[in-house]
Amino acid sequence: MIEYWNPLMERMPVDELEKMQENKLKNLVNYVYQHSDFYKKRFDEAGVKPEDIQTLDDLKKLPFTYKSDLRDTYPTGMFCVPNEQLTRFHVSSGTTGKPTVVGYTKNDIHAWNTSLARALTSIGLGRGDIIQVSYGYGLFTGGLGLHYGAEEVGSTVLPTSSGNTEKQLDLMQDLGSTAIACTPSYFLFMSEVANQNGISIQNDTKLKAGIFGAEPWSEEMRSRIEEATGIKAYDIYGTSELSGPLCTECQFQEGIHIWADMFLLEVIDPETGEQLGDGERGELVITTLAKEALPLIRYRIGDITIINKEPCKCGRTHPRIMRVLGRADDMLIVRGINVFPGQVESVLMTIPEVGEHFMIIVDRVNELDTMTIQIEMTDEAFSDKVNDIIGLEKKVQAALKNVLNLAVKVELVEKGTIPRSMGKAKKVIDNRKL
Ligand code: DLL
Repeated sequence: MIEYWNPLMERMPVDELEKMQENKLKNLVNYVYQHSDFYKKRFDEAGVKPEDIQTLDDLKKLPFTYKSDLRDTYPTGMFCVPNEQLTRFHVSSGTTGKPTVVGYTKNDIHAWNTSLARALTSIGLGRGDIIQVSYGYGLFTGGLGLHYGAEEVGSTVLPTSSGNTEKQLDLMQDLGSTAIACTPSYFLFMSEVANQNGISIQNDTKLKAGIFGAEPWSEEMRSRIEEATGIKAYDIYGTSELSGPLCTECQFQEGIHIWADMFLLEVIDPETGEQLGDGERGELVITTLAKEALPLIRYRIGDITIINKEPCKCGRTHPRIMRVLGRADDMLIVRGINVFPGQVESVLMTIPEVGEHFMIIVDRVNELDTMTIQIEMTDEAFSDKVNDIIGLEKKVQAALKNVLNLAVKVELVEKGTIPRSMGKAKKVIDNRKL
C-alpha cells in the first residue's frame, strides 16, 4: 500500500501545483524586495521589479544568487528577518572559504520537518520505526534535520550522531533500529566494523532501510549495499542553504521527489545560464517558495542533475531530480576529459573483486595530467599473488578506459589503507591544486 503524509498536497494535479507555485513566487519576490536590502539591490541592478514577475515563465527575468553571496554578506546579510525571529542557526563547514550561515524561523523549521515527514512516509517509515540518526549533530544540518523529521513522522529517534561505531552497532541491535540515516560512506565503514565483530546486519539487526546522502553515491553502490546487508538503500538530498536534508526517493527508488509547494526547480547550462528542458542534464537552480528567514531566489547550488516531471508510480505529482552527480566544481578535468568521481565509482562497483573504498589521485607530471585510482580488494577476492594483482589492475584500467575514455593508472593497495569516513568522504586528492 502507498502511504502519504499529506495526500492532497502530494497528489495535487500538476496544473494546480503550478498555479500554487506561481502565486507563491509572486508573493516571494514582493517579500524579499521589501525585507532584504541585498535582494532589493540585486533586483534594481538587474532592472527587474516585483510586478514584472507574474508567471512561472517570468522566473527567467530574475537574477541568480550564489553561495558567494552568502559568504560576501556573512553572517546574516541576506536574511529577511531580524535575529530575534530566528529559532535556529546552522553553519556550513567553510572548508573552501568563509562559512555560510543559515537561519530558520519557527515556520522554517516546521516546513523542514514537514518536508522530511513526507519523505520518510514515502519510504515506508513512521510510527513504530526506530530511526538511528548517525549523521553528525551540531552545526551540520544532517543530524538535527533528520532528528526532527523523524520525530515529526512519529518514529522513535536514536540520536547516535556519527562516530563511536561499535557502540552504534550494539545500540542498533539492542534497541532494534529499523532504519539508519548517515552518509553512504559511513554506512560502509559501519558494515566493515560489523563484519570484523561478527555481526551480520542482515541477520542480527532489524534494519530495513538506510537514508543515505550528503555526498554523491552511485546506483552500483546501492546494489552492493542492498545485496550485502539486505536493507533498502534510499537516496536523500538537500543542502544547508535550502535547510539541510530535505527530500528522498519514494519506495520506487526512481529519483528524488522535490516538494513543489516548497521549491521551484530549474536546470541550466552552467556556462550560459540558459534554462534547459526536462530530461536534460545541467546545473540545478532552486528558488525557495516557503522560507521566511533566508529565502533564496534562483540559487545556483552547482549540483549536476536532471529534472524528471514524468508521473511517478507512487502517485506523487511533484517533480523528481535524478541522482546528483556532484557539484560542477567537483568535476575533474583530466587531459581535457570531464570526470565526476561518481562515474569512477559506478565503474569500480561493477567489478566484483574491487572493494567499496577508493581514492582518486590527480597529478601533473611534465605538464601532463595523470590520474591514479587506488583500490582495495574485497575479502572474498583477496589474493597476494602478483599475477592476480596485475590482472585485476589491468581489468579495472580497461573498464575505466571503456567508460571514461581516459587512460588511468590503477594501484591496488592493502585493505584499510584508504581512509574511512564517518561523514562526507574525501574521494579525490588533486595535487594540481596544491
Ligand atoms: O549535506 C545536507 C544533507 C544532510 C543532505 C544529510 C542529505 C543528508 P551540505 O553540507 O550543505 O548539506 O552539502 C550539500 O552535498 O550541494 C551536494 O553537492 C551534496 N549532496 C547532498 N546530498 C546528496 C546526494 C548537506 N544525495 C551538498 N547525492 C549538495 C549527491 C549530495 N550529492
